[in-house]
Amino acid sequence: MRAIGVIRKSWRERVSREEFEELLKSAGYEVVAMVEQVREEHPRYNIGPGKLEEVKRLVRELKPDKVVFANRLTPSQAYNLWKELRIDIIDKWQLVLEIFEKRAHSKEAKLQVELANLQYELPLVKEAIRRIKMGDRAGFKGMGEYQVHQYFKHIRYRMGKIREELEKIRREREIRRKKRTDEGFVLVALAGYTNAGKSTLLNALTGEEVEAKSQMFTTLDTTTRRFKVKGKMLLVTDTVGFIDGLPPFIVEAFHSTLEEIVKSDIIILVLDGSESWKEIRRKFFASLDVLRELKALDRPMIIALNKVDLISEEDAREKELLLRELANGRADVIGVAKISAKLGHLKELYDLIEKALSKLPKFQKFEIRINDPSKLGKVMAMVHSMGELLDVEYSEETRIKAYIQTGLIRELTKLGVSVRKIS
Ligand SMILES: Nc1nc2c(ncn2[C@@H]2O[C@H](COP(=O)(O)OP(=O)(O)OP(=O)(O)O)[C@@H](O)[C@H]2O)c(=O)[nH]1
Ligand SMILES: [Mg+2]
Repeated sequence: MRAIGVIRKSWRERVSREEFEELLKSAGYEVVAMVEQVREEHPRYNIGPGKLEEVKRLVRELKPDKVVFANRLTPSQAYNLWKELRIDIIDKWQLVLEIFEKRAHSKEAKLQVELANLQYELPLVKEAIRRIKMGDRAGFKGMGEYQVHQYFKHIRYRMGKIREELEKIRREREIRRKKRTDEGFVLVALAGYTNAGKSTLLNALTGEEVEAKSQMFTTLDTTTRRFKVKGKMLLVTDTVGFIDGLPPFIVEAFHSTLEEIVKSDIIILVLDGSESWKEIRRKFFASLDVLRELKALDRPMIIALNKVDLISEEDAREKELLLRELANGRADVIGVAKISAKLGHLKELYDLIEKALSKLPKFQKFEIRINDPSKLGKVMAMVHSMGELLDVEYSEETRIKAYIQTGLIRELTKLGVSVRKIS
């Protein structure tokens, strides 16, 4: 597919040309021309009418398949542009959705992408209907009045259906998650900008082999695996990456996937430390925006400054300090860990996870009493994997003092031992 890219920059909008090019590449476009303009948004065409003439000429000469805008287009702008250029026009968000479409493997991911697409199209079709009512004969993407109306009905119907199906999948996921928390597992979610190295980190922590690639939005599905920190069993979840200004309609469509982050106990925010400070800062804020929207800023967060194998120690240290300063007061940050997920250098991260665990209300001090010595081995194993042993007193009745996750209490009670909270 061949595309002409259009970027309009103004002081109001954060548009990165590199990122736009990266997105175009990830979606599989060959960029035949890139048009840039610095000006405030033109209400009718987004770009100015003069620039539009230039784009029109390029479309005639280069005959691309699409014109892709780096800016968000209003339905009415998209319609006006289509009328002028008579060629497929998409904006940054549709571009992101095209990439999602290519990467969606699971049924859930496919449904989520379809829902986001329909949600995006709905206002466009509404706009076309409004114009037709006003006597505009241009139609919409080659459809006449009747077809546009039918299409509108189809979108509404399909959206309802998909929401139902997603709700079913969400409930199943909820049951699975509940089981895991009941078992006493602490959930750690990996969050962060696309391509920061989240999947690589999951692999490094768990010995898994989730796909990790140097491209945007490799991961759309959610993977949850076990791993151990100082003998404690935890669960880590890797999911879809963020991007600047992730629009609410995508967040809504991917709600059940992103819910893994919302339901976690600890968040590891992964940042690509090999980028310039300016980029790290931009992506840090973009990630915080999404986490805020998800209402997930209230729990312990660890910042993982990843890919430090690509930079000098001095550079890494400086970025760590800057990040600490930046994060101060914005989230409950436990600390900044300099890591290389690729090389498996995770020591600082393990230390911070341990620190975060001790802050969790789930870990409380309990005394466990065992009368039946045959149960001792099993109880000890459970305490070791789900808690922290403090003290053991052996007599005819063994008394164990330990920090354990509240979820473990039920399991222990089931075994027939007595558990009592102590301070
Ligand atoms: N040098 C270096 N490269 C890394 C490191 N961690 C990840 N990478 C590379 O960065 C690229 C992106 O890694 P992923 O793990 O796919 O990133 P992600 O955050 O899961 O990306 P999405 O799934 O697209 O959101 C890959 O090419 C990795 O090999 C690291 O510590 N050092
Ligand atoms: Mg990934």
